[in-house]
Amino acid sequence: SSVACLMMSGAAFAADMTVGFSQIGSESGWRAAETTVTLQQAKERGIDLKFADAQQKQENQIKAVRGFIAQGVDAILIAPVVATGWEDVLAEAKDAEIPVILLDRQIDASDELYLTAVTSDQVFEGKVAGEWLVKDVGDQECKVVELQGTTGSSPAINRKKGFEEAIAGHDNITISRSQTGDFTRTKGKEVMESFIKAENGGKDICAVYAHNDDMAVGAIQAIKEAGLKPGSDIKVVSIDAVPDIFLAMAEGEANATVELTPNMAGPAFDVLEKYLADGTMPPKWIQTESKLFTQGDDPKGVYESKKDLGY
Ligand code: GYE
Repeated sequence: SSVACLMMSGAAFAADMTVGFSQIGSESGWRAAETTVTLQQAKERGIDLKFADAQQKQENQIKAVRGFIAQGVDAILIAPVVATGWEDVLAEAKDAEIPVILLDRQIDASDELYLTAVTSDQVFEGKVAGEWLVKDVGDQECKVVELQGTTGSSPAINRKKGFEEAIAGHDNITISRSQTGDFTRTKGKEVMESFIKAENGGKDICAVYAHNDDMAVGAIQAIKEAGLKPGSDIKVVSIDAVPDIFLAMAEGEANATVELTPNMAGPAFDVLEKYLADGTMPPKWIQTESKLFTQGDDPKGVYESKKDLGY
């Protein structure tokens, strides 16, 4: 097997390693950074990375994974666009003894079908965003509109759940409208425009909760075009911590974000190298950190420190 063979080649194995990466696409600034960081990480480690962009389609991902299996790669990374429908192709990888690591999104399938998943706790992210809002509004009535991520994706499902958990029991806070913006700026803006129309020109909206910063940036644009002030007339809370949201926070146009590292590949390659060297089994979930940033956290400085990190 490839495991035994790599065990014999010892420390030099990383240089001989070929890894296939099925990436979702480039819907967000965070996603683009993850791609950049993954390519950098592979290069630094001497890993030959085969990159496949699925253009948001699961069927393209499944094709890419089958291609990687046919090529006999040593391992496969998948950022799974949606949570369901992975059993067959993962069973094929398992039969071929090719370890699979999930990056940034979880799936609804037996964890025996993959080696590990490197992701944030997405329910927790939603909770952090919701708890920030609960604190910020106090007893005030607050109608929230929600921009969901890609339908059927684990971050959309879980970030919604966590936020709802945080506001549960606070009857002054209600989600009045909720729709997908597919994690993109364009759709985030479009959907926010329709929310504004439906909510008295935006005057009835107290806050927008976006499942990622890109949709929040689109929403900020829509709020401005409606003649309202994002960050004050309508509060803006989102997730990812991409550089642009810190620029918006510095301008007072966004209120809070929850940081998600674009470096999922580093921890993935670390455990993969160990697994291929001597069979060391990683935990089934490698959880990345989730940290809240608000306007008081030197957004200009954070922007400066992030802007060259591959975003
Ligand atoms: O938050 C969003 C991206 O899967 C957790 O996907 C990731 C999400 C991220 O497009 O910006």
